Formats: sequence, C-alpha cells, structure tokens
Amino acid sequence: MKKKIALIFGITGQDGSYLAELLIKKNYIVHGVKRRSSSPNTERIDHIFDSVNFQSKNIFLHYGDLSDVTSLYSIIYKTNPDEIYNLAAQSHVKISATIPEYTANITGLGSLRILEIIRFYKKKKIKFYQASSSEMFGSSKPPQSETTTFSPCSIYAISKIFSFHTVKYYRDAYKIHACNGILFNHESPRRGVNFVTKKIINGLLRIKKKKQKILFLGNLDATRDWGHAKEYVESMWKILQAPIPRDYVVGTGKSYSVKQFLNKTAKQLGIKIIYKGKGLNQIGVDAKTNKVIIKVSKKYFREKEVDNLRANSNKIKKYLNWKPKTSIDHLISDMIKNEL
Ligand code: NAP
Ligand code: F7E
Repeated sequence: MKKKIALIFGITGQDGSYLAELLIKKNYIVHGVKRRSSSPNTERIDHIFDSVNFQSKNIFLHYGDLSDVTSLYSIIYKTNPDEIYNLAAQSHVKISATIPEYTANITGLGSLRILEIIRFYKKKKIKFYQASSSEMFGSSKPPQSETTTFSPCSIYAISKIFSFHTVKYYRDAYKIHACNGILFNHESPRRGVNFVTKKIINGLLRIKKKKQKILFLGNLDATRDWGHAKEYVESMWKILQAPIPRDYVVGTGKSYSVKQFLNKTAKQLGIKIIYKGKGLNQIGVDAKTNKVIIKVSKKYFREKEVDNLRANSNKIKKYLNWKPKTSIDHLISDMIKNEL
C-alpha cells in the first residue's frame, strides 16, 4: 500500500517531535519544516533524524518559516502531502506581550498562509490540522468545552482565535478538510525550559543538588489541566482521520494549581516546603534545611492572567474514542526521571 505523506510545521518543538515519532510508527513518510537557527534546534528529533547529513529513511527536513510564504509554497509543492499539521507558533503566552506583532504574524497569520496554498493546490485534497489552544477560553469559567465562549487574555490567545476561525471559514467556504484540536496544557520531558512545569522540575532538582539556591516563580494560584504530550499527539492524528472534519477539546478534566504542581514535584524529590507570607511576599522554606528555596517574583506574572482551565473532553471521547491515561503524578515522575 502507498505510504501516506505528512508535513509537520513545528517538527522541532515538543509536540512536533512526538507526532513525528507517532507517524513514523504508523508507516507515514514524514516531512518537517525547520527554521534556520545559529545553534542546533533539532535536539528533540536527533534520535530519529540524522541532522549531520540532513536526511533519514522516513523523515525529511526542509528549511522554512511561517512568515515566508514562498518557502511554504515550495515545501508543500515539493512534498505533496496528504496531511498537514500546523504546530508551529510563537507558543509562549507571557512572551506574546513582548513581541505581539511577531506573535500575531506567526501564530495568527501562519495558518492562513498554509490554508491559502491548500485552497489552490491542484494535485490532491490535503487535510489540515491546526494546533488551537485552551488559552482561547481565557477568563471563561471551567469546565471549558467546544461550546464555551472565547475570552482571550493575551495576544497569543487572540492570535490562536484568528487561526481557529480561519480554519472553520476555510472548512465551510471552500470545503477543505480542516480541523482544530483545542488542546489544554500538555507537558513532557521535551517541554521548553521556560514553561512552568519544566521550570519547577529543573529548579527543584538543581536546588536538591545544591546547584541553585532559590527558584523564582510568578502566580502560584492559577490552575491548569496538565496532560502528557506523548498521548496528546495521538488525538491530533485521530482528529484528522475522522471522516467529518470537526473541532475537538482535548484535556484530562482535572486541574491543579501551580502551587500543587510545585508541592507534588517537591514530594517526589523528598523535599517538604513550608509556605510563609502572602502574594508577592510569599516564600517557600525547605523544612529540612530551614532555607528559603521559593520566592515569588512580579517578573513572572502575566499582564492578564488566565486563572482556571479545566477541560470537558466528552466530545473526543464519544466520537473518536480518545482519552488520556497519564496522571499528573506519572507526568511529573516521567519528567523527573528524564532530567536525572
Ligand atoms: P513549542 O515546543 O514551542 O514548538 C513550537 C514549534 O514552532 C517549534 O518547532 C518552533 O521552531 C516552531 N516555530 C516557531 N516559530 C516559527 C516560525 N516563524 N516558522 C516556523 N516554525 C516556527 O510548542 P509545543 O508545546 O510543541 O506546541 C505545539 C503547538 O501547539 C503550538 O502551536 C502551541 O501554540 C500549541 N499548543 C501547545 C500547548 C501545550 O501545552 N504545549 C497547548 C495548546 C496548544 P524552533 O524549534 O526553531 O523554535
Ligand atoms: O504557565 C504560571 C503562569 O507558561 C502556566 C503554552 O503551551 O499552555 C501553555 O501556556 C501557569 C500560568 O503555560 C511561572 O502565570 C507561575 O498561569 O507553563 P505556562 P501557559 O501560559 O498555560 C497553553 C495551553 C498554550 O497553548 C501555550 O502555548 O503558570 N506561572 N510562575 C508561571 N509560568 C511560567 N512560564 N513561568 C513562571 O515562572
């Protein structure tokens, strides 16, 4: 049987790397788009891709950028994909306040550029997956489902909402098989170092090894619905295989505060934290050493916080039989094990 061809934008990111592994296992030929960078950015896929010779058996990389439409056009024509997964984005919520125009250009307009090429593509019908985000729900109360109102709290979320509606528009107006996966936070050993879960795990491990004295964090009270990226990429694939293109919420249905995540990680590392003070003056003291190991810093607070996210993923359970298996404790132990 002829192998299916997938093209992944964002293959060098957390999700892109797991999705590439999954699709190779499913016997796809995988093409991925890599940005030019002055230092290596293929660390997450180096085990499946020979980055020295820039090739491999089932996986091929192409230089490109979501801001450069000619590169997108030439990659899509060269690779002739059956499925395109758009996972590329400026994906950091806090940083989107510092580089708003860039975020809108990549996270917002990137999807439009790809969909326009798909619209005029003559060789075959290409299916399109868009990495939408629970951040779009913003200040809407949990649990959030496909019918919850978007109430964005950042330029990142606003850009994702632009992409979300663009996907729906191209599906309705041009009959393109295009879908949104509205994924809640998902983490893994491959998570970027400036997201809170990875930062907590790295920080506490370094404190335990006496390589760092204090871990500075922002808002400890926000709650998130955290799942494992490795199993969330399976939901992306399932969403594109369904005969009718639809949008789905993907999450665990359980949420924890940043402080609970911190305490759970500390517990697994044999550290007990005693909290003193409130708000910006809150500190965490190591019960054994009596030293301050956690401090709250204004620097890490959001301009406008998303306080509570918790998914209602009944739709994807019902229609696509997808449900998460990894508990938060297993997610943390997987991340710690890998760091060690
Ligand atoms: P990530 O680790 O930050 O990966 C983002 C990817 O996009 C990287 O490969 C990055 O390349 C690429 N990229 C950035 N700017 C680009 C540009 N201008 N042109 C081409 N590629 C570009 O993000 P992730 O956690 O894997 O998330 C994947 C997608 O899902 C993102 O769209 C994110 O916004 C969305 N999402 C994530 C979560 C989550 O909890 N992880 C939840 C909901 C939605 P470099 O490696 O060169 O930086
Ligand atoms: O923040 C709080 C922060 O940056 C989580 C992206 O993948 O998921 C991710 O966005 C929470 C927030 O993820 C620090 O204020 C406290 O309430 O890990 P995060 P995020 O903003 O939820 C969504 C679904 C996406 O789509 C995004 O692409 O943690 N927090 N202290 C902190 N956050 C960070 N980064 N650093 C801190 O020191």
